[in-house]
Amino acid sequence: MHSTTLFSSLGALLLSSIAFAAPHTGLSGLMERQTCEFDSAASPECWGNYSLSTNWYEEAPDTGIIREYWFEVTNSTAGPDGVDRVVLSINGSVPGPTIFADWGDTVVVHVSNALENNGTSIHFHGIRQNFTSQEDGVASITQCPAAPGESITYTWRATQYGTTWYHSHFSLQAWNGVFGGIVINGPASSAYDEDKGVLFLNDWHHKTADALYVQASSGGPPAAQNGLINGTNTYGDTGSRFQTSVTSGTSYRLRLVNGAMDTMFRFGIDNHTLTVISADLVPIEPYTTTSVNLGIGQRYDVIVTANQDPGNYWMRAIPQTTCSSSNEKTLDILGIFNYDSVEVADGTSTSFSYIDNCDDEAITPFLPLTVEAPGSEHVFDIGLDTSSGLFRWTINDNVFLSDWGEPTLEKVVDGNTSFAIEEQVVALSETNEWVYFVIESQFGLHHPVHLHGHDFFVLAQETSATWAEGNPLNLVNPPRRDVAMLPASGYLVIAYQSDNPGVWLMHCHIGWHTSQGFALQLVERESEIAATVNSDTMKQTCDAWNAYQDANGIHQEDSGV
Ligand SMILES: *[C@@H]1O[C@H](CO)[C@@H](O)[C@H](O)[C@H]1NC(C)=O
Ligand SMILES: *[C@@H]1O[C@H](CO)[C@@H](O)[C@H](O)[C@H]1NC(C)=O
Ligand SMILES: *[C@@H]1O[C@H](CO)[C@@H](O)[C@H](O)[C@H]1NC(C)=O
Ligand SMILES: *[C@@H]1O[C@H](CO)[C@@H](O)[C@H](O)[C@H]1NC(C)=O
Ligand SMILES: *[C@@H]1O[C@H](CO)[C@@H](O)[C@H](O)[C@H]1NC(C)=O
Ligand SMILES: *[C@@H]1O[C@H](CO)[C@@H](O)[C@H](O)[C@H]1NC(C)=O
Ligand SMILES: *[C@@H]1O[C@H](CO)[C@@H](O)[C@H](O)[C@H]1NC(C)=O
Ligand SMILES: *[C@@H]1O[C@H](CO)[C@@H](O)[C@H](O)[C@H]1NC(C)=O
Ligand SMILES: [Cu+2]
Repeated sequence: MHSTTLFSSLGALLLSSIAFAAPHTGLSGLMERQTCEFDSAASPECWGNYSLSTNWYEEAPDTGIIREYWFEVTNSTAGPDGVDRVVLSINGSVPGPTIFADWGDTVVVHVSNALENNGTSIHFHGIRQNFTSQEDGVASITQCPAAPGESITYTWRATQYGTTWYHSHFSLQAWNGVFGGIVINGPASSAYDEDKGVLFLNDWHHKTADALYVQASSGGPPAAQNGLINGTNTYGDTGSRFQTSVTSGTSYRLRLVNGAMDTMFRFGIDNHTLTVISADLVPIEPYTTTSVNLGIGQRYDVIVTANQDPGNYWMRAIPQTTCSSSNEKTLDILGIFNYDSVEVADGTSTSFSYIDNCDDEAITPFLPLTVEAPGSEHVFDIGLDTSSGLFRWTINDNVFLSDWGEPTLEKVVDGNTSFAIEEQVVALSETNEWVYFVIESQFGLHHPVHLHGHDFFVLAQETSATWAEGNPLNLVNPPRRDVAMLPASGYLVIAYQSDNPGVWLMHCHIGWHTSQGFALQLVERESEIAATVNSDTMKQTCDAWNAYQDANGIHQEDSGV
């Protein structure tokens, strides 16, 4: 890349916008950057020889620029919707500060744990962590939790670009507010004028996730009292609606993220069309729609043009009934899409029409890739075990269990790899072989399945169907992403290449289900893993955690992830 100077100056502007907490609009530096948002051979000054057509699984720019952030995990009382409760968060805000970087930058995040009574870890969702498993931030898998008073630093390269999020991967902590957005600037598959940044959709309980866990595990998932749009909403006559102002004739990029505990959200803006340009961190062939359906953990980047009569229109986050423990009939999750030539007021618009369902969007990756025949194939049967009186999810009859005090990565480095059956380890020893996973469930619930360390290709996704060898698979440029729905009483077939040595979790992204054991882990190319790990920092974090755990009699009550 020869555009380092440009990257630096824009980087400085981006960082200063964060330091002063300025809204993510209007800065001349950001406006200037717009010319770099598109994929265009005509503007090599933006991305050098890299473009939308770059296969970033194989190569990515290296700008040499470092984006450094300091995060403090805090415990406070807050009322995002006007109703106070204990909220755990980064630096006291929900969502936490957004991480901004350019494609090819290196991101460094220093996390200090200012909580009294919880460990912590921060996972960068969907970030590939190429040969950097230790930076994946999963308690009991890639690190011990950082104990109260301790700090941990994560460093990773942004080899991908687009929209994602970070969240705690310790117990249920993410669902108490420990999450925020990640924006990695890069080319886009369709043009727009302004970037509005991330837009989080969350369900929201008035009690902490910890207080609700027993109920979730015995009586079923507790219904959410509310939902939030980018961290705010009304509840009765408290709180306030999220609002964003637009200028007629201008087009905007919104970076939608579903950060819910247990809700699939359909998102749309009344009377406006959305042009969808990426799914998770994968640019796609643009398509237009009146709404997009986001499973938990998924992202869609959409472009919306302010081309209606000036007014106030509702933005809607609508729980899809059979894959949400909250109910659209009782929730009122709205934001205001305001034309800046009129005064902000509640919308008067009527909803777009839609079919309530739990289906992933049909997407076509911009860069077409083809899946080859499997080097290995694994079949996982999902079940529910209630024998203990508590709900526990099983994979091939096993409930997942890993140990906060002795993460898998440490075991691998120590060569102590006679894994117990509950650790649900899938060992992948071949280099760059295609691995197929068939995940099937006889149970009538949908599950958003997330894999760490890889994007996967979605080869099949069928509701009310039984997997059989020989069933059709889509191998030619199938959807590619990091979360896909396992349909109720059906199956999901995914494929990826064993191109990333490390220990990687795969789990259901419903917060309750992860804690209730719906997880497995890959130990990928074990012999190459130790060389990627800094054992000193790993042991330091573990020593501090184990001392804290022993001194305080902390007992691990869930799956460990
Ligand atoms: C782009 O690639 C060409 C051919 O490989 C090379 O000569 C040129 O220096 C590269 N430009 C940049 C900006 O990296
Ligand atoms: C991933 O890391 C390996 C080992 O360092 C390196 O050879 C490869 O080029 C990297 N891939 C990307 C996309 O940077
Ligand atoms: C978060 O809080 C820490 C500690 O107060 C501060 O140093 C840091 O700048 C804050 N980070 C952001 C991104 O706001
Ligand atoms: C947060 O503060 C509350 C109220 O003081 C306390 O009960 C709780 O244990 C704290 N949580 C953590 C994780 O420190
Ligand atoms: C985390 O802190 C909450 C209180 O905020 C407590 O209820 C919960 O048990 C703690 N979890 C762990 C695993 O220590
Ligand atoms: C949502 O909040 C984040 C973090 O505060 C901010 O960066 C972003 O611009 C907001 N989104 C919109 C659409 O205003
Ligand atoms: C807005 O959308 C609603 C629902 O699709 C439709 O009934 C209404 O006519 C539209 N209004 C305008 C001004 O286009
Ligand atoms: C190996 O792992 C087992 C089970 O987790 C543990 O009991 C043992 O202490 C470990 N041994 C070494 C040498 O670390
Ligand atoms: Cu699930």
